[in-house]
Amino acid sequence: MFVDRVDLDVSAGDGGNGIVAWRREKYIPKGGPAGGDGGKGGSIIVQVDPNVSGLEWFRHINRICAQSGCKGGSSCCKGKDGEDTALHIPPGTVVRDLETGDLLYDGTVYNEEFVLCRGGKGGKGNACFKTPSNRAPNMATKGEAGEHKHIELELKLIGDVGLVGFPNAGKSTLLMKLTYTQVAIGPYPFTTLTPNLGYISFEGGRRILLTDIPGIIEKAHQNKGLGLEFLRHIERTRALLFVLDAAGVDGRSPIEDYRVLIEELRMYDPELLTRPSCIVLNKCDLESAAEFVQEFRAAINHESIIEVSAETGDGLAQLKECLARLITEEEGDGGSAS
Ligand SMILES: Nc1nc2c(ncn2[C@@H]2O[C@H](COP(=O)(O)OP(=O)(O)OP(=O)(O)O)[C@@H](O)[C@H]2O)c(=O)[nH]1
Ligand SMILES: [Mg+2]
Repeated sequence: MFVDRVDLDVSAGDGGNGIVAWRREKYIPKGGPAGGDGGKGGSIIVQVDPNVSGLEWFRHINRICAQSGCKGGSSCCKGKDGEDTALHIPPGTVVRDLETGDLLYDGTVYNEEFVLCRGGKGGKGNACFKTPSNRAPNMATKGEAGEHKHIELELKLIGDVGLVGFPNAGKSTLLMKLTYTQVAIGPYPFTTLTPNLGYISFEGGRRILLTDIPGIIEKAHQNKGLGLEFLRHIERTRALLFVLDAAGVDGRSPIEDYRVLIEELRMYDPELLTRPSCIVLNKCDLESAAEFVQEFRAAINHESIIEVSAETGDGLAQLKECLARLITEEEGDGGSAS
C-alpha cells in the first residue's frame, strides 16, 4: 500500500541528571565533590533517503522517541549520551508542525539531514559547582527535557513532467513505452491507484523524470473518482503532459476531456496552469481518431499538440523531443534536465 501522508508524535531524549557524589578514598579526607554530569539526550533527525519510496514504514507508528541520556556517575563520570534516532524519508517529503501549521523542513536534497527535535542537555553534577568559596557543593541539576513535536509527513513526489489525463487515456502505457518502467495497464478506468515514476533517458546521459498519477474525472474536486488528492504529486513537476484519448474510446471527446482537466487543475491550484505543457493525442492508431484530431486542432489553440500511439510507438520520438524542449525552456538556460 502506497502511503503519502502520516502524522506522528516525535520526542527527542531527555538529558540525564547530574548527581551529587563525593570522592571517598582511603587516606584522603575531605576528597571533595565527584558527581558527574548527565549525558545528552538523543535527537530526532530526518534523513532524505533516495532508497525509500513512500511513507509506508510510518503507517502503524504513532510515536517515535529517541534515547534519553544516562545520569552522571560517581568519580566525575559523565553519563552516556542517548543515541540519535533517524527517520528515513523519501525525497520530496514535507515536514510540518501540526500544532502551529509551520513548515519545518522540505526534504528535496538527497542524503541531507535535518535535526527535527533536539535532545535535552545533560544536568551538571556537583563536581561542576566547586568554587574556592564552596569546596563541597551539595547540588546538582536535572537534565533538560528533549524537544517534542506533533508532525505531519507529506510526500510530494519530485518529477520533471507530470502526466495528467482521464482514466484509460493511456498515461501508464505512455510511461512504460517512454521509460521502460513496468507498470499496471488495463482497459478499464482507475488501473493506476498510486503514482508511478520513470526516467526517460537521452543521449549524453540526460534524464527526465515522468510522474504518472491516477486518472482525473469531472468533479474530481468534489472527490469524484480518486479526487484531486494525487495532484499533490505533480505540484512540483516543472511541466505538464496532458494525455488525451483521441479516439473517444470511452464515448467522450478529447476537446471535452481537455477542458474538464484544465478546469479541475484550476480548482486545485491555478498556478499549475502557468507551467509549460504539451498535449498528447493518444490512440491515433484507431480509426476514430482522425476526425477527433482534426476537431481538436481546430478548437484548441496550443503550440505543442502531438499525435501519438503509445500502443504502436508512432509519434513517441517527437514527443520525447518535445519533452526535452519543455524542460530546457523551463530551465531557461539550456541546461540538463536531470
Ligand atoms: N489502441 C490503443 N490502445 C491504447 C493506446 N494506449 C493505451 N491503450 C490502451 O488503453 C487502455 C488504458 O491504458 P492505461 O495505460 O492503463 O491508461 P491510464 O491512462 O494509465 O488509465 P488509468 O490508470 O486508469 O488512469 C489499455 O487497454 C491500453 O492497452 C494506444 O495508443 N492505442
Ligand atoms: Mg494508469
